[in-house]
Amino acid sequence: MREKLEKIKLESTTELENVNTLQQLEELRIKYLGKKGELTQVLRGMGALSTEERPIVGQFANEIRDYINEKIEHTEYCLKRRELENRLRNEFIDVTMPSKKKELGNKHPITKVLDEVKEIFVGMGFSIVEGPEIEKVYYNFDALNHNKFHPARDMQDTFYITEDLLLRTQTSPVQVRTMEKMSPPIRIIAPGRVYRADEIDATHSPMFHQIEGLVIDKGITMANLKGTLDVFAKKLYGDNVKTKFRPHHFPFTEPSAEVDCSCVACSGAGCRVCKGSGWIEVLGAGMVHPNVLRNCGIDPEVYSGFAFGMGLDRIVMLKYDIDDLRLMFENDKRFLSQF
Ligand code: 2NM
Repeated sequence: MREKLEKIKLESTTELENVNTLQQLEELRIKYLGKKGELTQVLRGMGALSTEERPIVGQFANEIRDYINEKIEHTEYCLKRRELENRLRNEFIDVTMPSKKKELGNKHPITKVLDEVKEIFVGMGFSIVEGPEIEKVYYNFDALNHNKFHPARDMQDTFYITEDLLLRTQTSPVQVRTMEKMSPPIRIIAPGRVYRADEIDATHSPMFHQIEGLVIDKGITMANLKGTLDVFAKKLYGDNVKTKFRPHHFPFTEPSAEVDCSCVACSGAGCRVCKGSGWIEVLGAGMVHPNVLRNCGIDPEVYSGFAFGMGLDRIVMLKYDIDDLRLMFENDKRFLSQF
C-alpha cells in the first residue's frame, strides 16, 4: 500500500507539472482526489490493514493528499497568472498611437448664406415661415395674379403632379398662405426649395433655393421697400454697397423692380464678376398687387405692402466665387469642406 501511495505521489507530480490548462488541472484533481480518485480508493482500502499499520499508512496518505492539494493550488495559481499575463499582453493599448480622426462636417455653403440672410431679416423684425414644396396650382399661380396664359404655368416649365398640384416654382405661395391666416401687420420671409423644369447647366438647376419677403401694414410705400432692401444689401455685402432699382414686371407686384447691388468684387469699376457693368442683379421686388391682397382677404384700400424675392444659390455663387451651380448639388466633400 505504501508503494502504491509512493507511486501516486510520483505520477501526480509529473502529471501536474505538465498541466497546461485549468481544464486539465480539474481533470487531474478528479483523477486523484475525486470520489473515485486513486488516492480516495487507497484510503477506502485501509480497512484491510492491521491496527498497527493503519495510522502510519493513514498519516502517509493524508500527507500525500495535502501534498497533491497544495500542488494543485500552486499550479492553478500559476495557470491563472499566465492567463492574465497573456491577456494583458494581448490587450495592450498603445496610447501613443495616432487616433482615428473624427471627421467633423460643416455647413453647406447654401445653409451658411441662408443663415446669414435669415439673421439679417430677423434683426429687422421679420419672422421666418415655411410651407409645402408640393403646392396647389391655386397658391402657386392663381392667387398670385398669374393669368391663365402666363408662360410659367406651361407644362414645359413647371413640374405638375396632377392638374391642380405641382412642385412650387417660387416660395410666394407661402406668403399667400400667411396672408390668408394672419391679419396685418405682417413681416415675414419664406425661404425654401423651388422647382422649375430647367435643363441642368452651370447656372440652371431644376431645384434651387429662394427667399421671398413680405411686409403688409397700413401706409407701406416703395420708400419702405427701398430702405429695407438697401439695409439688407449693406448687411450682406458691406456698408459700401450701393443699390439700384430698375423698373421691371412681375405679375404679383405693381410697380415692380429689379434690384442691383454695386459689384462686390470691383466696387462698381467693372470686372469679370459683373461682366464689366459694375452692378450685379440680386433681387426682384415690388408693391404687392391689389389683386393679390384681395385674393388673400386683405383690403387694398386699407393696407399696402411690399414683397421681394431672391435666388439664394446665385448669391452663394457670387459670395464664394463659385462658377458652376452643379458643384453645390453634387455634395463632393472636397468641394463642401472649403466653406
Ligand atoms: C419676387 C419678386 C417680386 C413676391 C410677391 C409675393 C406676394 F406673395 F406678396 F405676392 N411674394 N413674393 C415677389 C415679388 C417675389 O421674386 C423675384
